[in-house]
Amino acid sequence: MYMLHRLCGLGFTARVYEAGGGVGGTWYWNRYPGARCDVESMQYSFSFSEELDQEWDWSERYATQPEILAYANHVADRFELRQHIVFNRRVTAATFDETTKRWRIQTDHGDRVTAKFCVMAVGCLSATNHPTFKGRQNFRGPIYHTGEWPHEGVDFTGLRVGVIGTGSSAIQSIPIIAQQASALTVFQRTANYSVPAWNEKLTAEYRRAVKADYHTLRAKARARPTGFYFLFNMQPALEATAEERERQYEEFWKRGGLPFLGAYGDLLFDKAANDTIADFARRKIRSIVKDPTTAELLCPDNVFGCKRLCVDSGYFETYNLPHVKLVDLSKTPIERFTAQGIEVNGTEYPLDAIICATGFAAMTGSLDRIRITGRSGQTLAEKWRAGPRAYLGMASAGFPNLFTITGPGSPSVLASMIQAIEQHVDWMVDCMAHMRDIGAATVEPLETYEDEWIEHVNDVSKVSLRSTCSSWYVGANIPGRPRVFMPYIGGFPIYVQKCNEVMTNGFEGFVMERTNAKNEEPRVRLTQRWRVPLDLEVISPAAIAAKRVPVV
Ligand code: N01
Repeated sequence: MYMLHRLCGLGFTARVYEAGGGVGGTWYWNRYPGARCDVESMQYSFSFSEELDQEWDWSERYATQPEILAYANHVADRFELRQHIVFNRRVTAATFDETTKRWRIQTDHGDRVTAKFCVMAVGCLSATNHPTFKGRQNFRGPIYHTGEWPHEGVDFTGLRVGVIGTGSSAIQSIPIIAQQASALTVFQRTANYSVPAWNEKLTAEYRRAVKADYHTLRAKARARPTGFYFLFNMQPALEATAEERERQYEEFWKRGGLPFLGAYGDLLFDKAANDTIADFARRKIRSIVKDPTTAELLCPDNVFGCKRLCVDSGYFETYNLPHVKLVDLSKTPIERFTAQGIEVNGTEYPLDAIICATGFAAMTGSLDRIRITGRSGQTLAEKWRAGPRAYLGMASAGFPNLFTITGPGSPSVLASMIQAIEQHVDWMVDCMAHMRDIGAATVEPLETYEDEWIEHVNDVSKVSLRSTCSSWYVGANIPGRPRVFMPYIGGFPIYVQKCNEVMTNGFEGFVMERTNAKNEEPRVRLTQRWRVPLDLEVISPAAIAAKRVPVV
């Protein structure tokens, strides 16, 4: 929507094809009970319009899915975007025509259009993962996926419900489903860490105070590696005594949510430091869950925060309810779905409904669903077979005039998504406007620059403990996918700085094919607002590594 807004503002003709029946993307599809954002609402919103910031009132610290969807609809109406969006159309193919230098785009409804630029705004966590469970078709009841939830909602009252998975979606929905179901069985393959959200209603005074100086909050957020602002302590965990650490973790636990990771500066970089927070989190689980066997099964043994940290409201407490049961799949996977339920290790668990909270083919899954063909008939899927290859995560050599918003190799899912989206859009639109200024037909990264960027993304990822476990960040949740750390972990400000430099150095690393020989200096239009210094008080080892490891 932001891309559309900017393109229209600069006089481009643009059309959006949208698979959903309305705007909102993630927030259109993920309507499962309990779905809400885990970045604070006052920051998880567009920052491009001061008026929008001022006129919208978030009601809770962490907004619910319906509220975020209402916001998305408000943005679509306020900026008159709907007239340019064709809903209920899934793009099936995009082919670069080397003669006309235009993209030919097809949809599942037979639309055929051509465009100079093709922007993939398909989302990082949108292609749902449906594992192939034996006997799936035999199950007599309904099977849902959290990422494709029925719009009319589902009433589980009096039903025996099974939930497969214990990632963020499951952890948010389980406490709510447990309130309705007569019996709830959770099938867990890997235990996950989760921190309480301590969600609350926002008061009018709080909103007023933030709005009075929204600009400063936005600027502070942009200077952070995560692209959102929270209190962060840079001290290394092991420099504190055990008692100090305990006090610190207690205090950050009380703040709740993702900022819990801000208790010390080295938690994601030093295994011994990480062990201290992991131990604290496991003790919390044991203190909440009354049955010791269940508590032990719920205690993760991997690096804290290695998989995406979950944020919950009463998740672990739910296992104290007499009708909630946990089934361990870590040694014995789901054998099959039967007509009546799910069978594990010779035991059949009777169910009326099954919920697959089994996640997504992250980062590249949505691109894989479209046949994208670049120069010489090469498809993007072929080029990316051994792992995604894109310069700055925005464009890939051999695919001229194709942009990927929050593509692999950019901060994307490691930053606040809306900030990451806005920064990409501003850069891409500046690039397109520059091409119009100089009469360029195509823009495309040079392979050498792309290769060096990928190497840099890989090198920096090794600094972080996040690259060490089997998460969707590395594609490990989908059988057969190459294991590559996909998002850029050097931090949002370092990345922004790099994008800005590339632009001011005349789109360094890109080739522009032009009819007009004049090499005018790029006019920085929208990207201007991203010129923010790195917050030196919270510079992370990954950011230091990103500065040290030569970038291109
Ligand atoms: O998906 P996930 P998600 N048999 O991939 C299990 C964002 N998000 O939808 O860990 C049995 O995290 C799998 O097990 P394992 C957020 O970034 C944000 O929950 O692979 N189990 C895992 O437990 C999040 O990280 C919010 O061993 C199987 C689960 O399914 C991302 O979206 C809310 C299985 C999948 O967990 C994805 O979250 C929700 C199998 N064959 C989501 N296959 C916010 O709050 C998979 N699993 C903003």
